[in-house]
Amino acid sequence: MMNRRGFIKKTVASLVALSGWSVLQHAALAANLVATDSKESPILDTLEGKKPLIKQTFRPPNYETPINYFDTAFTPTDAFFVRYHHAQIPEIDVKDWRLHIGGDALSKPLEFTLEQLRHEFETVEIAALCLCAGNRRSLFQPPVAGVQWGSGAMGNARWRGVRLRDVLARANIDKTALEVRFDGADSGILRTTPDFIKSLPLAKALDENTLIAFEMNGEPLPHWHGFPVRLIVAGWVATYWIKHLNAINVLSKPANNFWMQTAYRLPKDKFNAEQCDSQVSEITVPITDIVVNSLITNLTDGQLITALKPVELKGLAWDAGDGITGVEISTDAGNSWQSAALMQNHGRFSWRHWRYSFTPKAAGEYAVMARASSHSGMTQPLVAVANPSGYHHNAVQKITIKVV
Ligand SMILES: Nc1nc2c(c(=O)[nH]1)N[C@H]1C(S)=C(S)[C@@H](COP(=O)(O)O)O[C@H]1N2
Ligand SMILES: [Mo]
Repeated sequence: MMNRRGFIKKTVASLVALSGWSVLQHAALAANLVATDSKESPILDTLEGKKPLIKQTFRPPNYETPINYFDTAFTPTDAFFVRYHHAQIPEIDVKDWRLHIGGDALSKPLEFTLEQLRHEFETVEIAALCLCAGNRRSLFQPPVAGVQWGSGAMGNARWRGVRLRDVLARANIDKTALEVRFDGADSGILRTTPDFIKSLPLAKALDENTLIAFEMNGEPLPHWHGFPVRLIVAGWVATYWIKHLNAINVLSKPANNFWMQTAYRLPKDKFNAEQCDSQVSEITVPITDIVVNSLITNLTDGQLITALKPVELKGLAWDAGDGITGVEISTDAGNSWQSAALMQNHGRFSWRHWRYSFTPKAAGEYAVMARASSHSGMTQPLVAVANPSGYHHNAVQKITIKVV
């Protein structure tokens, strides 16, 4: 078997020779290098300080939340999913930690301690869904490479911190600024593993809902979620939500690294997404905002139900922050649809619970489906849009219940 280093070298070299779809497929394989353990059946395992979660890989730690934790508005921190690309994750001592702000498009490099961040800027809190781009990847047919997530690579939390734009305002950003690049303290075991670095277009970095967060659900950010601070990019997939953040660079040129230019990309024009103009290639674009989606949380495929008794369906719906307009339910395989009741709205970046009651009139199999729509005019498709890395799985879910 080829070792990882050999595989990386070969992958990068052969990228040059490839074109079109196959470049993306290759990128997906290469991205998967850092998490190659495959999963046969769910294994519950406990990371320090956590409830038992569904283990995908141990090194790096990739643990998914069992959906029975999705009943509450905010996902308990000790049951929140954990996702890392690198196995080297330092325990940060806040005395030694600094947030460095630099880059070629900034005239005043700065650094901050955690105390300074906490006290020198206005503090804000946002309820926001942290959603892995590869959530539900395991549902793609044909299968795609990458961590084989089920539906639990997401969680909703209250994030408290300071606005990135308030912090950057101290550093005199030049007119040439194009992107803002973020790096965290974790790294690969091998020096050849590309460091996990992401960048945002300047406008998104300066959005009032992009935060440097130091609290999650009212507590200091725990280790597994990025102590002492992480980026929150409300409405965008969590690949940009850099944990253990320690360096922010304002750049006049597009960030040129594996995690922006090779991994986390989608075929062009397949999704109606926010743009990241400085990172567009001929055939692909970086993934950006969350697509409209929903999940049934209290029934599973094959579940037995008693006839003539009301069944209450419960679930979640979410989108990039335009807001959910409605969730429709079908209990007859999509022939007819009825509206579910939307529960409390915790803010436009939060997920939203819904409920729907129905009484099966006769014994038999019922194909139950849920379909969310958002204020952007988007609705979940019946079939997920195929893409080589298996991102944005938002096909309408269909589960069969057996009424006896
Ligand atoms: N430093 C660092 N930050 C990171 C990552 C990482 O590998 N390293 N992974 C990103 C991805 S892809 C996801 S889905 C989220 C997961 O956040 P969580 O582990 O707090 O649930 O963290 C993001 N931030
Ligand atoms: Mo992710």
